Amino acid sequence: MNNGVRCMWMRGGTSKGGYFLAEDLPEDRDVFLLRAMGSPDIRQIDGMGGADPLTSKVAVVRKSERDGVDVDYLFLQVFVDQPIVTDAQNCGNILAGVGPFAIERGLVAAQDGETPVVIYMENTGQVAVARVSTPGGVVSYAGEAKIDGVPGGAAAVPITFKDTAGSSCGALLPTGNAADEIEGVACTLIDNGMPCVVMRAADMGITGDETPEELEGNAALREKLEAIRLKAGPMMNLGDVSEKSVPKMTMVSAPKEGAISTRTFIPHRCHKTIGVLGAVSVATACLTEGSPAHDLAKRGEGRERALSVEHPTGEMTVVATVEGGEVVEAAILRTARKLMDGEIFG
Ligand code: NQM
Repeated sequence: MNNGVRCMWMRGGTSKGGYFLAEDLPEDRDVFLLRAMGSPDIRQIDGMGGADPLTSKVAVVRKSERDGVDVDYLFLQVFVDQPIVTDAQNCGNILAGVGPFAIERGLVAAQDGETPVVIYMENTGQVAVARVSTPGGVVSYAGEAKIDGVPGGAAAVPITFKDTAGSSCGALLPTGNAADEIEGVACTLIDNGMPCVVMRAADMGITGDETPEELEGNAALREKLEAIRLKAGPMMNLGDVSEKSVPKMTMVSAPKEGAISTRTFIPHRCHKTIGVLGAVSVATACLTEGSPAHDLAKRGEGRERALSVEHPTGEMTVVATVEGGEVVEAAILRTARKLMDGEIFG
């Protein structure tokens, strides 16, 4: 394709990708996005992708026609090594850039100070509210907020999620059980915004302290994780997941200082941190009696619980509002940064 397509490249949380207005994308969207990212190719040498699923992501944003909603956001995962563009998952990290992008593109009028942006997440049909720093009515990316996995500080983008239970699977616990045994391993099949399989690290033959590189180098572990995942998919109402990026596979162990320690495959590469909605789902598993995560976790007390989900490069705190034993709202802190605004060629 010879014509450039308007695009902003942004870091959203601990991920990175292209942000497009829906109206700017060509009709052969997926062909264009594969070309733009340089997929399929493990190095993505002929495109903008960063040779990692976390940097091969796309946000498609449009002004919303829904009551009380500012913008609709569709997340697309562009596979690195296969010619696949999928909307079968959401992404809470890329979500962090959607509010600033929507304001910059004029879809939402900025207020002086902070601008709340109500975002409908098309992948799962749920709503999130992101608060964007807008001193003087202009988006500001500069600030002191720090998130693990990103060097330095940036403006805080606090995000609140409501009613995320069963986002893709139809129910928080799609099998109706807090734990199911798959391939001899106790698993919680859970979806509080992201379909996840939660297992004890010890049951998978690891300590849970390994680096992502060590875990990716463990062929037997990867084989076992994939065998469990392919069986878990249909049990979670996700159908055949052989070409899907869900469910995510999280192995948990006792925390060092926080609420739980995690190592997550997304699903074939090991995450350097953990996904946002993945962390919300894992935190919810910690609060679910009968889950392999429950007894390992420091679960806190009261209606509002700050659950620090430890991951390979730090932690992500999920503030969960618990009512009648259920997580009814979750909040997390993210940051975002505009990296490039221009045209991209597919
Ligand atoms: O779970 C990676 C990420 C994600 C997804 C993945 C995410 C989420 O870190 O909400 O943010 O699990 O594929 O961007």
